[in-house]
Amino acid sequence: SKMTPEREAAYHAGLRRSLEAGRAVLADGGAALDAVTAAVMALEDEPLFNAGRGAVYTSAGKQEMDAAIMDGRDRAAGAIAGICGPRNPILAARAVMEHSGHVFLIGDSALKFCRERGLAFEEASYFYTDARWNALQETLAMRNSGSEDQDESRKHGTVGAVARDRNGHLAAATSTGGMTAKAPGRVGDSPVIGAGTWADNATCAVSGTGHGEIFIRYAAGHEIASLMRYAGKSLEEASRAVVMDMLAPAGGSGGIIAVDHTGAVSLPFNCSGMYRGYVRGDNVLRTAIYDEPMVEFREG
Ligand code: SD4
Repeated sequence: SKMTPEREAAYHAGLRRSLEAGRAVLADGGAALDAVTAAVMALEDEPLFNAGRGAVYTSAGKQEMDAAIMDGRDRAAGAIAGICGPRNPILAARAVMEHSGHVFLIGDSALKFCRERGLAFEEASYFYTDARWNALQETLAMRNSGSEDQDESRKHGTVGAVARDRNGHLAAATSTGGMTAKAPGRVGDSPVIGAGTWADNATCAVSGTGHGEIFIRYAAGHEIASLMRYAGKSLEEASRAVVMDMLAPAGGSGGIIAVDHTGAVSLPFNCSGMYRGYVRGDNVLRTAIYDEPMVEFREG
């Protein structure tokens, strides 16, 4: 799965659609929570990204999706893990937050809850893509021959969004299929509050992508917020300290996107690339792709 120019353009277009979905909510005076929901839904709907449609496969050839959302106003949070069925896993996480009285639901009972809430469901064929299926076969073949899979595209592709609205409220959302050929039942960092997803108006909102086990062990999202809160670091200092100085040496390849209570943005990664972008209220849309310098677009 080499990155062809066509594929790169498609990633770029998907990212822009997501940014536009989030921007439209905020420009309308909407809440950060609704903006991150819309931005992540747009990426789940794209077959290219490893979330919703196009999620990766477990070693048993199933898709098991994880997602979480957090509201920085009161640290309300919702998460689901190990599900396949709801068209938009992020809506399942949000339903858990708003309607279950709990924070985290998993597996078949989570699906039952989603059905009762009336969420849209899809068949397995909707979520299927040749690219992810072939990636599974390649990873399994490599595993059988005892060689290590060096292709990061088979481990990455998680989607996330963070936002600050005009009232200063923060929110974060993350959705993923996890890692190609993961063990059945394995849950990564994305739905773990404080690891792959975190939001608190007092500090920042964070969404992570990368080697989930390490992100969980270092409580990546909460660690960034704590460095701001208790060590007086800026968002950029705190997020780089965690991504570059803690996660990377521990084997935690990946990155995070974050916004703080002042509106500062930080998007560091320690792997070969991470599609990421941001929109500001000043109508300037900036996106960055891979290791390229920031590409800037001016919108209408
Ligand atoms: C996980 N962090 O399940 C996710 C994987 C990932 O892009 O980020 N993929 O560990």
